[in-house]
Amino acid sequence: MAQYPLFRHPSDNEPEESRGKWKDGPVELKNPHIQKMDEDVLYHLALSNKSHDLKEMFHDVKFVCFGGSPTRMQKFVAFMAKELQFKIPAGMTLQNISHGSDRYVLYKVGPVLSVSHGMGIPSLSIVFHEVLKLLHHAGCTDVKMFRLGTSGGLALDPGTVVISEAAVDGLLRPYMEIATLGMILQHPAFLDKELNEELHAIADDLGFTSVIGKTMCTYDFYEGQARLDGAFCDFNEEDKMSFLKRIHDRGIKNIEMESLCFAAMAYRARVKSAVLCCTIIDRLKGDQITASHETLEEWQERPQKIISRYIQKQLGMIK
Ligand code: R2B
Ligand code: URA
Repeated sequence: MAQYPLFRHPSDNEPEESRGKWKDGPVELKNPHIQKMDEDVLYHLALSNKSHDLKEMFHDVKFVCFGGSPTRMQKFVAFMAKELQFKIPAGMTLQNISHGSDRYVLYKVGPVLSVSHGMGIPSLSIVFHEVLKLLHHAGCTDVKMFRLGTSGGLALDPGTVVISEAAVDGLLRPYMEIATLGMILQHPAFLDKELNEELHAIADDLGFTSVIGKTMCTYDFYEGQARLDGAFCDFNEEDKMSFLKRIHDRGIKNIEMESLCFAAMAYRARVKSAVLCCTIIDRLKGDQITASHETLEEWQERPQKIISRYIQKQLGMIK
């Protein structure tokens, strides 16, 4: 079998006790090449630091909220506009700032950015690079990032919000692996404990059932998540259940497709972040998502409401 050199990213060598040291302050890019470039084109966002005044447009951003679906993130920004009491003049709507590209949507209301990331790590990774660069070019400081998503739960009632304590891959490893110049680099995916606890308390106040636990992030929705209902399947019900029970015994609360990349990239940039996903199925009971559209909508709003309350608190609008 071919062997590829495997390297841990240097940040993994930090002692355990300093891992929680996410940095407030300016969003820094750990890439010396960017400074030397005359222009930085954020291709998938249809923005550039030459053609747009990114400082003017984005300098006040403090909270970046990501979610998979463009429509959900459009609804989220409209919801945030209400929650932050932003008056949108009659006949006007919030505009998708990235309308020049149809890959992702990007909306802004006050200090909040609402961004879609599509499905899976490759899609999230692209937009995350570009959003970090945007925040850097805009001179943003003290930024926090959130992923508000859906997931399959393990032994949890659907509708439960899982706040990820850590993200692991399909082999339970807490690293995102990137094949870089013929080597596999492993980027650790740590999340901030304090922020998670604050969010958990808010979920309680709002009356939502929520848990803090590990999230498994897979590269596939079907076989990668031990589903029997894909177009292909090489295992049986017993194999599936023994895998799901095994990972549940190892502390996995839910399964989705972006948390590992989200946590790894945010940690690499030392930007505080959290991943909140509602569960929309109990995977110990089945594979197919059968909840009604209305029910799914209501469940998906729960992480949004938690973050909205968090933002309002941070802005001093409520205690
Ligand atoms: C949750 O839901 C999507 C798959 O249906 C995927 O983006 C994820 O992480
Ligand atoms: N998203 C996933 O990735 N898996 C599920 O089971 C549900 C939503």
